[in-house]
Amino acid sequence: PSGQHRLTWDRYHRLADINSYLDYLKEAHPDWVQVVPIGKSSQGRPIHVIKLSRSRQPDGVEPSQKKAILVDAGMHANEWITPAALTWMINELVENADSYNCILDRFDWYFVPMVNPDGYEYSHAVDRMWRKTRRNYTSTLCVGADINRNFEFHWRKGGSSSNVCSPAFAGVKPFSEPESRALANFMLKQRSRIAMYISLHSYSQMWLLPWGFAEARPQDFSELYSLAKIGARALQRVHNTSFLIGSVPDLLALASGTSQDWAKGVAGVRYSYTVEMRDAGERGMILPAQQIVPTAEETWAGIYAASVELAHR
Ligand code: ING
Ligand code: ZN
Repeated sequence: PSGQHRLTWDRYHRLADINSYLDYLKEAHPDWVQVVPIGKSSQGRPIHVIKLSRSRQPDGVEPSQKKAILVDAGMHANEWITPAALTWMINELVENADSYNCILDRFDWYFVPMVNPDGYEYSHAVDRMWRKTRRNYTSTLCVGADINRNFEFHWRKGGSSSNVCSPAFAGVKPFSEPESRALANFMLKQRSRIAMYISLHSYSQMWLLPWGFAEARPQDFSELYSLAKIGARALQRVHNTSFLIGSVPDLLALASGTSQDWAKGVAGVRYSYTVEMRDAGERGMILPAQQIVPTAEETWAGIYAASVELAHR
């Protein structure tokens, strides 16, 4: 029904409830919230971006010149906390917009709360630990590729697999998966307007920096690091959650073909991060639903602090 939705943040919901929230959003705030399809999954489910673009301009920033911030979630099907927490953050920002004038005047905000809808539904219906897409390959019984190994930047260089049956399968070629292609096409359309990109994953409690494909660091690593530190410190303060900051190989292991590397290396996004949300391994992927709200609160505090700092850089 119009003006209603079925999403709550006290349990993990199926895709239909998340989509009912997107419908509610555009109906409740037609003047400044848009929900736009950016592509379709291999099983034909739409992938949506929520665009928040507010044109009030007290300090004279022309809407057309506004920089943008992009946050995505649900790239890996089994990381249920990420879409749950991101929809909470969208709700926080939209329903309390008056408290966020600073970051709404300076930036357009783009959110993709479910990059991998096929995998997400499969993880609910069949296999809780499913990670990849659900694309079929004729040559094998194994299904799907890891979207975060499928981007066309140092593709399959290290920390990714050419074995279709592996959970880190990089795909048959770069952008073989419609999900990674949809996200990439959307970023390219913004023509370097995206100042910060944050890809939400779980778990490990880490604020991760490029590169993932090699030990080498981008030449502006110290700027990326100082912004990450502001974000991670603000995050830690909310519920006293410990967080590590560092490059992907420093804290985890090499990984190539990731969205974070592609955003920085190809799409012109300067501040490109992956945030690994709760927990540190106690429950891992099976994070109790009572932790959705605190996880969302702290992550939002981190993203908010980083965006405020970015507004002044
Ligand atoms: N972790 C990430 C993964 O894709 C990562 C780690 C992040 C690697 C960014 C490279 C770049 O494997 C999870 N939890 O998915
Ligand atoms: Zn992940």
